Amino acid sequence: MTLNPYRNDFPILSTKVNGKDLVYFDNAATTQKPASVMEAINIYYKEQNANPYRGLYGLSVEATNAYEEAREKVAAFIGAESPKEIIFTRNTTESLNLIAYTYGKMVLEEGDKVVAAISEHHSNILPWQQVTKEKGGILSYLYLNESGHIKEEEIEQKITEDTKIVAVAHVSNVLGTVHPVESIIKKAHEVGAVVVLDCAQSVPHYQINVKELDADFIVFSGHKMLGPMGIGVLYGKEKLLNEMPPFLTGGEMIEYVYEQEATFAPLPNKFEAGTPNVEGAVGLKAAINYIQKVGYHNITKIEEELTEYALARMKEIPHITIYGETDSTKKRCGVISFNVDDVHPHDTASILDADGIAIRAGHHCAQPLMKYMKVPATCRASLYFYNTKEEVDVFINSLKKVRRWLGYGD
Ligand code: C6P
Repeated sequence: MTLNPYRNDFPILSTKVNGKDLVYFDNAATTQKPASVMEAINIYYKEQNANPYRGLYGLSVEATNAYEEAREKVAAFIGAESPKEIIFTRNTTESLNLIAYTYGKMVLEEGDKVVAAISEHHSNILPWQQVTKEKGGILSYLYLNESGHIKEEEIEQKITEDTKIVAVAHVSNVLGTVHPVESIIKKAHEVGAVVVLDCAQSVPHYQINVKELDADFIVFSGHKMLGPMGIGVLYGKEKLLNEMPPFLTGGEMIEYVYEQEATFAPLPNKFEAGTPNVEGAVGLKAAINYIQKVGYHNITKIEEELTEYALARMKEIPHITIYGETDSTKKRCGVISFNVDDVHPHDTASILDADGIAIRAGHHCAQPLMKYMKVPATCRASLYFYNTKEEVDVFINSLKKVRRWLGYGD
């Protein structure tokens, strides 16, 4: 077996599924959690739990501190100017809705353009559909070339003077393509547009620095980066967040409430109505600590080797179509979409499941991309640094069986 020093930190990786060792290749959907994240949540509930901000007693102050320390951790992790620029949400989806329904509604006027990529996750399409419809705006798309990349010409042609918002994913959840966000942000800023960067699939793999990228908003989910479900991040430049109206209203996001009016709390509380997810924030902080302990250089190195190996071995099998970039060295990560010829992706996923292998099959919440690629659905194997080449071998051996199981001679 390859010596992977991280596997033992993830208790679930040693469980069995259908009598077989679990091979977890659905990391783009959610990652597994290291014991340290579970332990941090456990300690929070054992020693610090109370409703933060509201109580004047010691325990409530401890809960507030735990929550705010997590915010400081996230701010430092992505290089934000101040913790005030970090809003905790439930997930990437809520962060994107928040931006669309506050900033989007505030700035969009009739005829204004929002530009997204055709490969966006539905969470980065539907809020913009809703808001552009309401405001008479236009939702326009950057299309990908054959190998899943957005070319410079496309950026030049689509991001034009009438563009007010550019909302793109850093990494595609279907093809694993790393999009040229530096060029997209540069062009967007040249025409005076604001950039919303969906980093749900990039933060788990790459160090993100908001100052270097200069994106105006950045969003991601805790659960895709070793943290718990139910906690998400919205980073926004302080000036923009200050200009935006609140999204949800209610407890703790106010300054003063009158019978018919209210004034709102300063950042970040203005955007965090109701009792917050302290457990989630504490878990996210522990997840960041873990990622930092491993180091992005190690994460990337392992993933690059695994992706190269998986792609090479998949290419050896006849009757497999890999979508998007098939050269592991070219701006892609270890999210691999594929189909076995003549086999429905759900059948492939079920056959693999019998061997203990978890992959995703379907449209991956990216139906416009499926339509653009002219496929109803794909299988998707998504790798993370705790996976091994031996697991890739198990996956390949199972894939080789798929057509035979379904009665094909080869
Ligand atoms: N993609 C996948 O299997 P939430 O569900 O809010 O945490 O994340 C939404 C989301 C937004 N953008 C991108 C690029 C994503 O990949 C996702 C989630 C998962 O591909 C679940 S559908």
